[in-house]
Amino acid sequence: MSIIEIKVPDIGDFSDVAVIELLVKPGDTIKAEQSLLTVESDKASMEIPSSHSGVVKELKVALGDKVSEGSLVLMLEVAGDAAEPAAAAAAPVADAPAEAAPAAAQAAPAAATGPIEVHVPDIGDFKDVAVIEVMVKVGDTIKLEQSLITVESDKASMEIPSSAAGVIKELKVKLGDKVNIGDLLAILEGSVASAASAAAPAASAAAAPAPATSAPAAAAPAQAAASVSVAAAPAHVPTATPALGLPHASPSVRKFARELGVPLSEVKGTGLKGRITDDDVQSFTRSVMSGAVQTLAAQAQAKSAGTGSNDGAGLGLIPWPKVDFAKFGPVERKELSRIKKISGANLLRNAIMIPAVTNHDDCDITDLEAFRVSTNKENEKSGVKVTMLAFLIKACVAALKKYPEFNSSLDGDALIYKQYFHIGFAADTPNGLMVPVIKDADKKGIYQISTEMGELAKKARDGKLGPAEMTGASFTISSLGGIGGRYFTPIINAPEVAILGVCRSTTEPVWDGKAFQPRLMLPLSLTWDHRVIDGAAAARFNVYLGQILGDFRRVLL
Ligand code: CAO
Repeated sequence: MSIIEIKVPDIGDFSDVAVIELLVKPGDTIKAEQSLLTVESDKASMEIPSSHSGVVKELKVALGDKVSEGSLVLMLEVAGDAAEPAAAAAAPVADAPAEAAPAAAQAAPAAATGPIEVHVPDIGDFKDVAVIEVMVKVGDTIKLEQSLITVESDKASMEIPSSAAGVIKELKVKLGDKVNIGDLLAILEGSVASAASAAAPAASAAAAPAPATSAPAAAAPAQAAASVSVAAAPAHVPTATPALGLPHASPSVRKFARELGVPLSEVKGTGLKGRITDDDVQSFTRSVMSGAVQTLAAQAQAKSAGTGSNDGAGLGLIPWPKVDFAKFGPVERKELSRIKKISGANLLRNAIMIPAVTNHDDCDITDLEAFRVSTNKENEKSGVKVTMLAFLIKACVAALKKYPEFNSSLDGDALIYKQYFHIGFAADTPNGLMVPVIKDADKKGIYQISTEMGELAKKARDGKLGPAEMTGASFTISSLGGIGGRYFTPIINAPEVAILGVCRSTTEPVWDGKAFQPRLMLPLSLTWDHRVIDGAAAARFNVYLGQILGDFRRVLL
């Protein structure tokens, strides 16, 4: 073991830039290339990666510090003999721009008449980067250096400024496009003497990046404006007003928010200068799930679809009956919980949009239940209680492996086959139905799944599930086995394509060819999306699932 210094590597013309986020702390085990901190100039933010793997011993920077190439970031304990710390400082920054903020043309502007083409300036090592925000629209009058778009690699985001002033006649990029140096961004009608070289080098602009001073850039991103405009009366005050709206967040936070479907423009940033952090995204999601907050999109959706106020007109149906129930007897009106409102809108969409069919079947779990009961007896002292649902999860994983279309999602005319097995399970909570997810169930044993399920179900009931614990399922099981019932028709949790419903097992007489035998039979209800799966495949899935639950040794065949 030895301790080495990790320094800021070559970050192009970024110098004296403010540390706006610390992504590691003493005691953390980090990998080479893992991001350590985020720095920000007035036009771009960038994550600084580590050049080595090891354990963080001491942080040498704090929030708000200014750093440049060579600044000491932290002391790292690494395995083996001391790697050359000097080399660490020179480690190249993966995906970070060798040049910093894009050009703000310094050249003396030349008088411009007629259309002016604005191209992507030299943005260093940024190549094929995605446009994640378009901050202007046709008809806007823009100033020299006003930001037009934001691009993002997996490590940094950057605003691209205009090399000229004028009125935007045509926009040549849209959200999601990939851009490179020299690509045409917009055509301006030059009203101001301003045209500068589109290829103005980044260096000139970046020579003195102002520390991350101001509020977010002034132009409202198209996305934020759109999401703000959908709802007339927000249930909470979105952080970003349409006029000021660029949410400030690092690329990794943006990525995290995108994965969860969190509208960043509605998240309140608690980081330095109002920056949105991972924690902010998480607590926003928690508030939505607990019902304390409703996203603007959900409000709009609930308004038009989810809460009984829907009159069906949008679907061409006859209006929802409006009845004064008080005419028939005493009544009490109670608002639906927020979770019910949100899940109601989702359930309605899934019920209407998915051509769903349910296959019912029974399977013999006599031996499995006997094994479960005896295992639990043996483990009485250790306290780990093995549940039938844990066996069902494992059996479903085996069936999903054999019939992979059940572990897929529709994407237009294509199917996305997932090579992971994250199984959601419906949990009944005082606030409504929640679906925690057992990640990588294929890699976990029955004990681990049972334990995790118990913990997740408890968190769900206590309203403490984190967003990461409720997302990413590739298949869902809804078990009413602890309650009762025979069969039901669960609604698919889109964008998944199937869901297994399970009811209470009962001992029944089963004919073995010679006599009726008392067998413990488990009722299964598999709902599937007929666009992806057909009836024969569904029947085979259920039969195979039944065979495994009947004898788990089949998993080995
Ligand atoms: N047949 C017979 N008994 C069963 C059974 C089955 N299929 N499944 C569970 N049981 C038994 C358990 O063994 C347990 O009995 P013991 O205490 O004697 O061991 C008892 O029923 C209670 O089980 P449980 O429901 O607490 O635990 P679980 O692991 O089966 O389920 C959870 C956990 C979180 C899925 C469940 O508590 C729950 O919330 N279920 C409701 C899901 C739901 O609402 N689905 C509908 C969605 S559509 O609106």
